[in-house]
Order: sequence, then structure tokens, then C-alpha cells
Amino acid sequence: MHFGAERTFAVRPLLFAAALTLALAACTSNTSSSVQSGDASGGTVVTLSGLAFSPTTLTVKAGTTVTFQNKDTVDHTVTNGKDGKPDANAAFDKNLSVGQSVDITFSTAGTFNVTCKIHSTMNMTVTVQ
Ligand SMILES: [Cu+2]
Repeated sequence: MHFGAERTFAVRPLLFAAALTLALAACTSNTSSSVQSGDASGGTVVTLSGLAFSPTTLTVKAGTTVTFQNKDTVDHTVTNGKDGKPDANAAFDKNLSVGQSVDITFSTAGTFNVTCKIHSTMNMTVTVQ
């Protein structure tokens, strides 16, 4: 029993070291500093495809412009709201035809629900810091 417990314990640092090596390799192979999404310099993209937003959660800095791209085969909207219903004072509500894209700048900190008025199951959240 005691021997078995010791063996398990000895294996863990090895696994941790391996995981750390992988993580470091992933970091060093990426020469860009814009790994984190939500860079205020822009370039943040949300794709609408398969009746879903991707990603479904996004964190950006205030002032970031997010480009929503409709790569689906049907039209969508990019609407501040939830479950297909716009918020009372929706900060944005844009139609997005097939193949089109729309830029939305998030200048105020807070959490913004995003939905599609045509497909109520399409939901995502943008957190602005
Ligand atoms: Cu839709």
C-alpha cells in the first residue's frame, strides 16, 4: 500500500513537467503578442455559423471593435438581447445577411448579451472590461 502510494506521487511531477514543457512550447512558437482576444487594437472576430455564435463568450477591453461575420447559409441579426428578444435599450441591433459582416465597437464596460432575433437559440456574451 505504502509503496503504491509513493509511486503515484512520483509520477505526478513528471506529468506536470511534461505539461509545462508543452505549454512553454506553445507560447514560444507564437511570435505574436495578441494571443489574448480582446486587444483594443481590434481584430476580434465572432463567426455566425451553423445557427450559432462562435465563440459564445468573449472578453474584450473597452473600445474594442468586434467584427461579426455571417458565414452561415441563412440571414441573422446581431442584437443586444437574449433568446431572440432585444433588450429594452438595446445597445446594438444589426441585420446580418449571408456573407456579410458588421463591426460593433464596445466602448462601455459591462456584460452584453448578444442574440439573433431570427433564431432565439443563438446566444453569446461579450464581457467588456
Ligand atoms: Cu440567426
